Amino acid sequence: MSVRRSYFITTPIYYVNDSPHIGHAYTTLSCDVLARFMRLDGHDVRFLTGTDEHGQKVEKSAAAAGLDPQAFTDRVSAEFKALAEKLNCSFDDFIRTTEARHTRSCQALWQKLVAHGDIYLGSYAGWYAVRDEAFYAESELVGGKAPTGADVEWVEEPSYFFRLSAWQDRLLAFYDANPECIGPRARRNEVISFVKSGLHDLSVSRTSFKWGVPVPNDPAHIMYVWLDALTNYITAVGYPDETSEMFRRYWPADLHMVGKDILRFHTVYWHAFLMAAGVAPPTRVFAHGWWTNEGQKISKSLGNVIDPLKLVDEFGLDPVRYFLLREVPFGSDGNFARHQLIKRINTDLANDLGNLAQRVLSMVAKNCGAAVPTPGPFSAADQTLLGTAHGLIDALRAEMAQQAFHRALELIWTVVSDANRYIDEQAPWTLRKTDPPRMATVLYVLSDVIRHLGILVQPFMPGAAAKILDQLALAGDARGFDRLGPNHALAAGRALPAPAPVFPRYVAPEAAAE
Ligand code: ME8
Repeated sequence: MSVRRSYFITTPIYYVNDSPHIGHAYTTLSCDVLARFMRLDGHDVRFLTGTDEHGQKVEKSAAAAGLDPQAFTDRVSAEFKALAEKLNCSFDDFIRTTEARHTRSCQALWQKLVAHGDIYLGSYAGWYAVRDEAFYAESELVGGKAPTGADVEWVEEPSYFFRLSAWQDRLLAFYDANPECIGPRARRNEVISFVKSGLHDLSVSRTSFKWGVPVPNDPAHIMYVWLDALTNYITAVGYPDETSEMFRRYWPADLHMVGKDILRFHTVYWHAFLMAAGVAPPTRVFAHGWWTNEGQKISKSLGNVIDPLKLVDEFGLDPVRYFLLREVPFGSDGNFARHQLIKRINTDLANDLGNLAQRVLSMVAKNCGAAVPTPGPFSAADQTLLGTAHGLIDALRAEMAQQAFHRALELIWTVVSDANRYIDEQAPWTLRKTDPPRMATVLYVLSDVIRHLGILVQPFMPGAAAKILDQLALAGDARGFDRLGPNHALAAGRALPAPAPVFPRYVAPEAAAE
């Protein structure tokens, strides 16, 4: 029996201070696409998401809502879970930092850091931004605010510190020995220069509020929310039981997906905490960019927050999934524009892929007795088209390993274009009268190309892909990437169900009413 390689992928855990928006949906979706891709490619995948429920920011939001923090976090955490479900995200575990398993894990990690001599008691005097849950040096402030624009407050209190300053060389050596540990490359360089510029010890406990994990043996201190939050990734695979089957199988994580705003926490603090505790750092951390809305920064105060659920209700889930991962080179910032979403739905989905499937499958239904046609010998053009479809998976693997979702989709769509060009050149509607056996061959080739396209778009658009594959009467166990290529080509003569369009055009409600 072959051993399946494990693949552990995580989203950030989201603060429950506010309802989820398009940014959260984006990160979780990108992880879902990778999780599905790796599962279809035969890996033993574990996909983790969840909520970050402690700290001052959440405590304040609960107070503002007139609720105790636990009742508040229960409510908002459920919204995040419901969003991930509505987006058809195939997560295996949803972690909440208020769970008992997590308190145990954080306290165990803390004790490891103490045992290693990396934690000492001191006092903190400096700036803190509740919105970022981050400490800032005087020199970092811009016009009296955090560099992120968040308000800062002066904090002076007893605090435990983590000896981060002692980790500079070991961090740099780790980045050096693991060139793929941070992506994209430009962000990796930013992290390295930040570490090279010198690290200060990090305050890792607070005494001025209560909503968090108590420090072992000194419960007047609450652990700094980022130490608590980052630990979620190991809690979820069973930490502190490092010898457990789960931990050994899935740790280190293959990929922490994060937004660019929190890369430093995930590549400097997290790696130092883990190394100090004798735990391996994650294999890779990838930082994607930020979305703006019609050119403007998305913010509650500007009133331009995009609700992903409304978008899904209006445009359908798979088109939204496709758009978010196709529109913007993954890793760069991107702008959300409705007209672009509509354009992609009508062009890439309805015209290009949708029409291809619809044209081919309806011709098969009408002219081939509603069964997979029987091909004759393949011409050079047939072989070229089939060859590009067969070759796609290797190219996609390379792109997905770099989190280049947009490139992966572009590659799939070059085959969609090739197939559309081929159908126009071969003109099976003419062959119907002049050379029916050749028509059968052309429709066979196209059907098998559509089989490849359907299998390969599954990670991006699971619902639409299933509809396409159902129309080819492909069994559930014949949809994995191991079925790609000529060895599992469609069996001629298999009866097919009646075709139905998969990607309707978007028609604006006012135009539809006319
Ligand atoms: O930072 N565009 O949680 P958070 C793209 N709890 N992505 C966006 C976005 C935007 N406009 N806005 C938010 C936290 N995101 C911590 C994480 S992990 C141990 C703790 C996404 O609720 C992006 O992934 O503020 C960003 O990193 C994350 O939401 C921040 O979520």
